[in-house]
Amino acid sequence: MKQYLELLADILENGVAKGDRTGTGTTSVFGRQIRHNLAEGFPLLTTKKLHFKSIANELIWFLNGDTNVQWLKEHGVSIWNEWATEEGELGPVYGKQWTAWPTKDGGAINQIDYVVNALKNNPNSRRILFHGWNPEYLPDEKLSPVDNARAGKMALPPCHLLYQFYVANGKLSAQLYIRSSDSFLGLPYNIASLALLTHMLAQQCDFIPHEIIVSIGDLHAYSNHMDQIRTQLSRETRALPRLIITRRPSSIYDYKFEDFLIEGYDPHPSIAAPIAV
Ligand code: THF
Repeated sequence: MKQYLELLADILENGVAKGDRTGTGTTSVFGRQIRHNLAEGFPLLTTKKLHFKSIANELIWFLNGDTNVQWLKEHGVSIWNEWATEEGELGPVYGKQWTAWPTKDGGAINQIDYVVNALKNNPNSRRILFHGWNPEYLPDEKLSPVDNARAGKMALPPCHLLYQFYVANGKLSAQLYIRSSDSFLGLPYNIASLALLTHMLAQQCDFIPHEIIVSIGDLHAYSNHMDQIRTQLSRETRALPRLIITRRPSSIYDYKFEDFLIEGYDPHPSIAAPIAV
């Protein structure tokens, strides 16, 4: 993933100092993109060790429509704890909007079902997408994440918003728009998660996984990640691992972490960094 390191270098070279919601301070650039052909390997960073278990279980949790961190905790994932209420609630975040977007008549729309059906029945469609940005449930910016979740609003507005899929010559590609991207902590997760979702949809709908494209709005480095970023930039990239899915679950909702095998992952050591809340 040389392109990832190029983006980090781009931020250091061209970034502008910007204040932010969390009060941490960032260096930021606007409008960047990473493209990766999945035939070249699974895009887990090799310049630091990533916790694939957190990435896979977070995606399974989204697809379950779950917005409570309890299930994540039970599966060893702590990345959402900071924003949850005492009961573990995050409000109507990703999983809710993906699988049960609320409608005016009290019903719900499953956007993931829509995508799977479109891929199977109308793969040429230019409308194969799902969206997480539901303005009715965006947080009140005067309240904290936890108070928003208590009030039935999203604890945080979605960072990764719009997922679009594209089929040509029997190959499935995916493009994700991220409005705000924490280059050191969140972005590596989002890249791997998009790749995993693309592999899963390809398996379910009988396509070959092809290209993933991540398009980013505000791409930033938090001021307390600068040493970590320089450490990472000093490291050489290594061969990418391979993803093997060991069975074919009966639907997109039936994958378990144990179904995924990451083969040949030989990263540099992990690099600890504080998360801005
Ligand atoms: N807020 C901020 N400031 N950055 C983000 O990346 C971010 N997210 C989600 C919501 N708000 C965010 C949460 N996603 C880690 C990774 C992803 C997160 C939150 C935290 C993290 O700390 N990763 C550690 C390992 C932790 C672990 O695996 O237990 C790492 O070193 O990668 C972006 O979507």
